[in-house]
Amino acid sequence: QQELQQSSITNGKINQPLKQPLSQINDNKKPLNELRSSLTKHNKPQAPLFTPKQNETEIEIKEMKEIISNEINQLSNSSNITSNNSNNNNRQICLDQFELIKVIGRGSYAKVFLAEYKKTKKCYAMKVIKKSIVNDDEDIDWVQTEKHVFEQATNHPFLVGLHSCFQTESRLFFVIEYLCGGDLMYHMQRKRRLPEDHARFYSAEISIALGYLHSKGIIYRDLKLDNVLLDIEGHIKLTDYGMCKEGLNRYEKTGTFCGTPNYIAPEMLRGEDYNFSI
Ligand code: C58
Repeated sequence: QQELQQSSITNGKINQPLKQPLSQINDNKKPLNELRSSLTKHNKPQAPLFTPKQNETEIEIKEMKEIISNEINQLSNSSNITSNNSNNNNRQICLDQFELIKVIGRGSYAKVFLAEYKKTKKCYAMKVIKKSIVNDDEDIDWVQTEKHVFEQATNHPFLVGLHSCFQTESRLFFVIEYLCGGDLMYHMQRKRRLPEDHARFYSAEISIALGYLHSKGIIYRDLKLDNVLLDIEGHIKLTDYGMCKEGLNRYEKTGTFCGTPNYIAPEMLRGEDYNFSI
C-alpha cells in the first residue's frame, strides 16, 4: 500500500489509467471526449470500465433482475421440450438439473449464467448460445471448434474445462467449471496498478496456457483482461474459446478479422494473414 501511495504522489495520474480503455492510455494528446466519441462511432459501445455510482448500480441491478427472470422463464420454457425426450435416455444432462442464479457475463453471441448443479450443489458457469445466431455452415464450425477446444483444455491447469454440454430446440449450453475469483479486469481496477511481480506471474501462466493451445494447433485470438479468470488460489485460467481457430500447422496462416476492438493485434489491423503470433 505504501508503494501505491508513494507512486500516487510522484505521478498524479496513477489512480486514473483504467478509466480509459487500456489501448487509449498512451494517447494523452487527444481529449478523452473526442476519443470516446470516435470509439463509439467505429466500434461497438463498451460497457463502463468502472463500477457506476450508487444510483446507477441500483437501476442496473433492477433492470438486470427483470432481464434475468425473463431469460430464466424463456430458458425453462424451451427446456421443457427436450426434458421430455431426455426422460427416455436416463442420466442425460439438461437444464432442469441446474438452478440458474444470475447472469455473470455477456458477449455478442452468448450469455453466461452462474448455475448450480442441483445434484452436487456445485456451481458452474453456463454459456448459452442462441441457435438462431448460428445458422450458416461457417458459424456451426466455430461452435464445433469451441467444443473441440474444451475437449483439449479440460485437463490443463490454466484453461477452463467443460463439465458437460447439451442443447434445447433453441439454444446450446456449455457447462463450464466455475472460477470464483473474478477476472483480471476486476482485479486491476481494484488494485489500480498491478505490481510487476504479479504481472510477471500472470504473464507466465498465460504463456503456458497459450503455448499448450498452440501445441495442439489452436490459436486463441481473444486474449483480454475479461477472459483471464482467477481461481481461489490466485492462479489464472483462460475462458471463452468462441474465437479460437483450430487445425493450423506451423506453416499455415489464416486471415479472419476478429477479436475485441481494444485488443486487436497489429497484424490483424494491417489486414495481413497471421498464425500463432497473434
Ligand atoms: C467474466 N468476465 S465465456 C464474466 N464472463 C465470462 N465468465 C466466464 N466464462 C465466460 N468461471 C464469460 C464470457 C464468455 C463469452 C461471452 C462473454 C463473457 C467464466 C467461466 C468460468 C467463471 C466465469 C467475469 C466474472 C468472472 C467470475 C465470476 C463472475 C464474473
